[in-house]
Amino acid sequence: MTAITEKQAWWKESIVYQIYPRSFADSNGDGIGDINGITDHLEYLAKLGVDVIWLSPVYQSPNDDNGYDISDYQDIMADFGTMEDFDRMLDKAHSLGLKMVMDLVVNHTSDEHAWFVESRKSKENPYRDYYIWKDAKDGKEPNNWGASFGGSTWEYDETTDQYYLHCFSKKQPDLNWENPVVRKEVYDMMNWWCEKGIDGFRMDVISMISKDQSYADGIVRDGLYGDFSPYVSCGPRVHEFLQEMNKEVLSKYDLITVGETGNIPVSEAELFANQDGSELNMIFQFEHVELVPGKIGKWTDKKPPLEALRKSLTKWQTTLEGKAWNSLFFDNHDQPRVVSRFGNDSEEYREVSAKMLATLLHMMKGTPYIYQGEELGMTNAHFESLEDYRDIESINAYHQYVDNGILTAEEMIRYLKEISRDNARTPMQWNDSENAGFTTGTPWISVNENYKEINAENELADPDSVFYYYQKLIKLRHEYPIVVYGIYNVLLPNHPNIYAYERVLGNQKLVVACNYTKEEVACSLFADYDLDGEDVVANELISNYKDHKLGILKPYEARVVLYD
Ligand code: TEU
Ligand code: CA
Repeated sequence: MTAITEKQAWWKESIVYQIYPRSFADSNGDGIGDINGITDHLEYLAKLGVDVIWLSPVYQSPNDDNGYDISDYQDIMADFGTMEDFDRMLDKAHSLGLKMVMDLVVNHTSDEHAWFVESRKSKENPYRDYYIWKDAKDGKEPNNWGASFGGSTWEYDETTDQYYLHCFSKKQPDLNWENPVVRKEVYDMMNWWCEKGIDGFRMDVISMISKDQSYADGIVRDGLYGDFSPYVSCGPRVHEFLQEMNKEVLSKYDLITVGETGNIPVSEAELFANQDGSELNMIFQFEHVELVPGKIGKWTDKKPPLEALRKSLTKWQTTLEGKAWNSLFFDNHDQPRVVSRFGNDSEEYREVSAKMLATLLHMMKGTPYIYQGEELGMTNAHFESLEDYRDIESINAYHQYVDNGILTAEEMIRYLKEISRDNARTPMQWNDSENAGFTTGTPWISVNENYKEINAENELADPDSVFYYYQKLIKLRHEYPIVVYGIYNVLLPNHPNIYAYERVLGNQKLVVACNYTKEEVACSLFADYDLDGEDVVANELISNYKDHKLGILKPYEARVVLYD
């Protein structure tokens, strides 16, 4: 007898692990992570217990944005290896019971993609309408939009005296999804990968593929450029396009699909990840990692307050209940490290706060995503000098704001240390040998200097490590249907220090309490259980402390108790 009333699915019951190939493991000493490096470490992921791997792009790319600028969707980047290496990795993953999700980057290509090379040749070229070309307006760019990686979204091309649109860098021209031929090319390519045996797609900025055809000016917020979001994020035809993609590709295979959809309201998520399955399984929304508005854009060094975090996560948990499926994440290759950002990465509290944040996230309803190194409690790199940064977003933003006198250099470095995407992109820390065992050569980006202490080898030898804590959280999700399917209710909704919630399934109740601070906090949630443990039919499933203090949560303490 099960109390589960909603539709069950393997992708609801799975835990996903994201690999950023460039920074995971280098097998040939050139300083760049690669596919054979991943293949060598698949047993590690099987041991952690995850079900699915999401691979950031491994396609051919000139690497303007580390592979998110693709020049051939059906070939592998030389830095990463060959298609044979890929096939070997996929086979081994499958033999270990691991599924493989590909990153699908189809809002834009690289300017070195054959389609764009043709497109820019002439207005009559058959590939011209694969991209978005416009005439100058009043002798200037077609509108005032600012690109995500600095400058205008429009790049002038002399050959044909027109501008092309690029929402990201100028080496990432946006594809023209209004053109049915482009859509067919994309679906054909996706089908090709599905036939190869991959298990799903993570869809890069998929909410941006349909543009409002007015191309009107945006509101200027940074004193320089207009905001394109209202015209690009969830454009008029985005759901039509995804339903078409679903019909042409997704519905034909048993896949896991997750769309990256920044900046969208819950009502849109209900469409993207609807229960009928006509679009995607789930989406990544970013509200909970964008709680503190920067002085400009995302640039801030402030810690997200508990109240805002609870309000945001609770909103997504409760509003989507019964309507759509949530994804759960704190970290990815674009975000700083969770323990540094939301927790406390000091020697004293790093492990305990990393475990607390893991508990907070992994006991919620949705499919959890772990970003490489998160399971070790890896921290921000906190690079002090611009020379250490490699990320196009960080470097361009520095120049855009510092060179124009909008932020001081000192201020911008302070923000980069807390928020730069490179904090997530330092090499995976495997052991305490030189370069953390990531490479025998010179790494493309510096290794975090704390690798001697924080590394996989140390943690695998320590039963109390962050690694084994994640392993246990993963096991709990696999063993207890309430962790997957229980309904979420927030508890102590106004508590200044504790984030608590329950999950309810039939007669079962799971109570989760997390102390978000480094102070001891009074908490009566488990008093009945602690006082008369034998009478109360309950058991503690996990905690980051071995012993508890009656009526108290210790610094960053997390506890999960199941009442049957
Ligand atoms: O990111 C989408 C995106 O909007 C980013 O600008 C994100 O908000 C930002 O990185 C946060 O600082 C996706 C990919 O995840 C990212 O790595 C790519 O650079 C980007 O698309 C372009 O493909
Ligand atoms: Ca390599």
